[in-house]
Amino acid sequence: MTVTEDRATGDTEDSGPTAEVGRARLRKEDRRLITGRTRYTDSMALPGMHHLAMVRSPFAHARITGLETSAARAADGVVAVLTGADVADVQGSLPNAWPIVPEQKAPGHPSIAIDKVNFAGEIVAVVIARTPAEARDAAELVDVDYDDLPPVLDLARAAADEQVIHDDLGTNVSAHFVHDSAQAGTGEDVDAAIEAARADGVVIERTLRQNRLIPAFMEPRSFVCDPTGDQLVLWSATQIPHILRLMLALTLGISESKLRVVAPDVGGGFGGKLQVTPEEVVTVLAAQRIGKPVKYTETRSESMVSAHHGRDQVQKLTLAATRDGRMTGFKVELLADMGAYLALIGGGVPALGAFMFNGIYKIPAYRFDLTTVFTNKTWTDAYRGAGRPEATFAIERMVDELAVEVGIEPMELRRLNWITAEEFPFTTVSGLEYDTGNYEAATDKALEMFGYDELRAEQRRRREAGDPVQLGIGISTFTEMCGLAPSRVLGSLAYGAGGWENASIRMLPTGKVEVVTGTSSHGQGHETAWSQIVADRLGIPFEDIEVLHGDTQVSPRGLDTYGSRSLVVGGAAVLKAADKVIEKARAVAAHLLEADAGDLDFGAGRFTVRGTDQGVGLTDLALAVFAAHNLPDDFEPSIDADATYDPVNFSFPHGTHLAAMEVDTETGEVSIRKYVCVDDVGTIVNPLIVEGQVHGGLVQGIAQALYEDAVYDDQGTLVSGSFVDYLVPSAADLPSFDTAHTETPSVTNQLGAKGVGEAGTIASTPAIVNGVLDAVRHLGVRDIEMPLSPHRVWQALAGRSVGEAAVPDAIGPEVVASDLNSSGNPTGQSDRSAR
Ligand code: MCN
Repeated sequence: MTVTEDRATGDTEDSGPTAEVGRARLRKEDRRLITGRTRYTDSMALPGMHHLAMVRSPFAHARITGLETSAARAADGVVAVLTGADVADVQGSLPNAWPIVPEQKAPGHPSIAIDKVNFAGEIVAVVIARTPAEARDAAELVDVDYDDLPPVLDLARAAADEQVIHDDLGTNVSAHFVHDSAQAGTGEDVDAAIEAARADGVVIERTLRQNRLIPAFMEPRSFVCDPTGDQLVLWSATQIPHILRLMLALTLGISESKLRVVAPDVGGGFGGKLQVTPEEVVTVLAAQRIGKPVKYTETRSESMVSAHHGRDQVQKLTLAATRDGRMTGFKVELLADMGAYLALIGGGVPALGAFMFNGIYKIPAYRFDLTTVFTNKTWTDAYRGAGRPEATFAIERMVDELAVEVGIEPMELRRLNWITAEEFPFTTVSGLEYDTGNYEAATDKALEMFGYDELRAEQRRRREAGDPVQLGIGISTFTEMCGLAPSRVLGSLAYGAGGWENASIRMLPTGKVEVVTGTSSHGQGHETAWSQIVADRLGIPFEDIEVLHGDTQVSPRGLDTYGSRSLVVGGAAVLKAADKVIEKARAVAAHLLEADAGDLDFGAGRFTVRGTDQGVGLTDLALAVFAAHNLPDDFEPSIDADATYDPVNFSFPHGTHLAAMEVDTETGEVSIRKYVCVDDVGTIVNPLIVEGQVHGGLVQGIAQALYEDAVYDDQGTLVSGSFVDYLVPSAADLPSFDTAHTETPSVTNQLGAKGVGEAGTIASTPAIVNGVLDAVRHLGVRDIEMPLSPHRVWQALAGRSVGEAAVPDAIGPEVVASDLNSSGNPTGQSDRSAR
């Protein structure tokens, strides 16, 4: 791959129309974003627009016994106050689109609570006023009486149904989902494998915790609804305008054709804006109620408690192996916290892990057993990686534990067990077919860049010398399934939609091109990447291509952006539409050149009659078709094409991440000395975008390992509900990353590409934790619960029981009340240390 970009200007050495794919183009969208010349939802101002303020419950679990709104209604500027009772007949129930098992339980979820609240932050009333300040002031005047109930916070206790949150469900367990390789016919019996290993092999058992994370996107959620036209228009800082329109139509009983959803530029989402939120419903209801446009923009504090959270699992893991280190079985038992309600794809997120816990390894027997549970906390749903980081963390941690147990160097142990390059395509024990991969190549490159042997030698020296700052090397060799997804597979998993994507391309009379995509970029640079794909295929200059998206009026068909699907599904649809454009134009070219269409070659934007120098360019054809003076009979005068692409398989990026971690054994402070990653995302469309995606992804994965944790007190109040307590790392906390790529093209899409949007997040968390443990394991530390704050590391080193050892058996019917505190941490461990 050659990067020919002048990074300062975005100009390229060769402005010819070819070889755009692979070029490190600066992003088209950046100029307007960086110079502030864009419109985010909160910048919208419509005539007569009113503003909303939410009254939210301070209690995690309480009955509403009184709600007095008269003072608020009488306040300056207030035009209405809505309570749950006021909208009970119209607000419907927020949707869950993924029943992972037919008997999955989902409680009714009113956008405005009616008689009971189930998490701190739930909306109990909404004030509509002329200005945001008047709305906020009046919200203070709403008087709510609560009869508080004991909050259900501990996952194990919740699963044991000691106290049930939703009376109508009769249990806190939402679903029990099992994926067993023996039953599925993709592997052997896992219990037999474990039994055999107990008799003559090794069995590693661990209980690990996935900390609860808050997506913390830069732009808070914001919504504007205009009910004054023929259509109801909702501007939303969402990553799913199409899904949102469908779901709102279903929830509120509005015809889709009467509802337009616009996602203007959106400042990040990370899965956190893959939701149909109470705030969106409330904004629509408020606008309809007063017949005027209304706006709601959340504060950061509101965002932290009410936008969905991610992760939050207890993982009970049993890995069986032979004494010489070959894995023979892996049993995964999960408790996953859904929070108070079932979010849009809440149950499906941990279930996605079912296919990924086996990682890159050939494991003959496997069982995945998931229990999803309600607690009185903020609901959980997709957060960057969604199900795959949890799985990757588990398997990569366990592989390291196995390496210690059998005394094999951890990278060697991986080589012993992974799928080799010759073995692709490979059907895994969980039933996926990995199309292509080359773990050896990525690993060899990473080891060399890292200076693995030298660092191991240094580690030995420092260990022998008793250096107070110990060095550890963390490895994560990962793959993931992204590019969601083949519609048939989604159907078999009972997901509520397909996985196709739509694109259309219009040749304009001047030879410029409009590309309409159903993906909804919110930081990923689709306008640039899609332009590169079309420029290459059609031979039209990059600058002459305009990409339109994020408005259901402009782009009526689409399934939006999540699951690192946009390039491999949406980009593939763009490519398909471009090919249709070429075929349509070919008929006109043949007519004008008086040649047989089969005798025309197309390249660099031009049709030529094979064996001659006669030809015509696509740009000239566009004008000729517009003029329509001389077209083939029955030719409709346009060179437009619409294409829908449904992938035939997921996409399986992979890579090797290596972290050199330094741990101060006196203070518990951890620092990353070096981070090397070699990712294989197949063909790369834009190396600069990919670099940015890897960097951003790494930061979020490292943040889970070292910094971020949504901590609740024993009353169910989120105590890390601001950026003072919820430690989103800054650039100063992180080293420079050494990144590189191998390119093993996917064979399941024409681009040869694999997704990259989540790869860094998925891979980096276990690399960091493995590195820290590698530094201190010889001092007697078996595990440290994430995030690895200096306090926790110091406690582990001081011999105080932390992490795995302190987590009781929290899985299965024999669930017992535990000594975990309300945040799911071992008692006394919930306090956070400063960085
Ligand atoms: N790309 C490429 N070559 C490849 C793979 C990808 O050039 N082989 C480019 C694509 O053209 C696209 C970008 O990389 O411009 C990301 O592509 P893809 O992997 O298809 O991911 P999506 O565009 O579908 O983005 C979703 C993904 C997810 S799931 C989360 S979460 C996430 C992420 O992207 N959230 C983000 N990256 C984010 N980046 C920003 N700035 N903000 C977020 O909220």
